[in-house]
Amino acid sequence: MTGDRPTASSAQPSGPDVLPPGQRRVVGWPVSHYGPVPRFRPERWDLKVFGATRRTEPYGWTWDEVTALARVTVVADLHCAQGTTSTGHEWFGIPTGTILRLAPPAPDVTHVMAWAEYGFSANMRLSDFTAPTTLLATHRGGEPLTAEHGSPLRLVVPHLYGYKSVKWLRGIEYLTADRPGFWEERGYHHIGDVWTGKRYSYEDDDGDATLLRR
Ligand SMILES: Nc1nc2c(c(=O)[nH]1)N[C@H]1C(S)=C(S)[C@@H](COP(=O)(O)O)O[C@H]1N2
Ligand SMILES: [Mo]
Repeated sequence: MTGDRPTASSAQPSGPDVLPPGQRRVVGWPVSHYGPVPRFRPERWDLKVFGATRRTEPYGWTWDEVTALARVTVVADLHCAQGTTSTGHEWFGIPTGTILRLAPPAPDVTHVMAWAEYGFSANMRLSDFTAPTTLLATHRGGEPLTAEHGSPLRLVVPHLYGYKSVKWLRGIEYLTADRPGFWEERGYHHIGDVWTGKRYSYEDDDGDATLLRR
């Protein structure tokens, strides 16, 4: 995972040239998100970890504190659930293991909700958040992230559809039960694993996922 050589992500079982079902390769790196692009104000920015933390108080870090954390490189593709895949992104950022170590979750935490500016959110299993290729990226291709790609900090979860790779990340909420995020409330699959190809909740064998019903 660390180092200057591209590493095959665990999310790519058949090698780096194989795309998940239903995906087509796109040239370059298109921008895709809902809503406006937030402006980064370093002095007002923080990253919070809250919810079911092992200690009761939440954790928070300033931008300077976040950039002081050790970072790694992960090379991976980005699969939008609309069917486009941009390939070969060299992400540089903080491994989620660091977050777990600095802000330990309570023993009964099963899921996390990643929170962005303007209230965008995405839920995922704790195991997807802690996967070895999941990271909080500050750079891509050796350059700081641009505003439209999630500057200053974005989550990257290569083995899940792009709607889980939350741009403009501001918070991690530990959950003791699953809860739908922004796109999951609108019918997108609560797990979003690209290799199973399930993009929508109705594709589950048991019909509509009960946990997404409110
Ligand atoms: N905050 C936020 N993050 C987001 C989104 C969004 O609407 N808001 N869209 C997601 C979706 S659907 C995709 S496919 C990826 C696209 O990332 P990119 O624009 O860097 O290619 O961002 C994800 N992260
Ligand atoms: Mo997407």
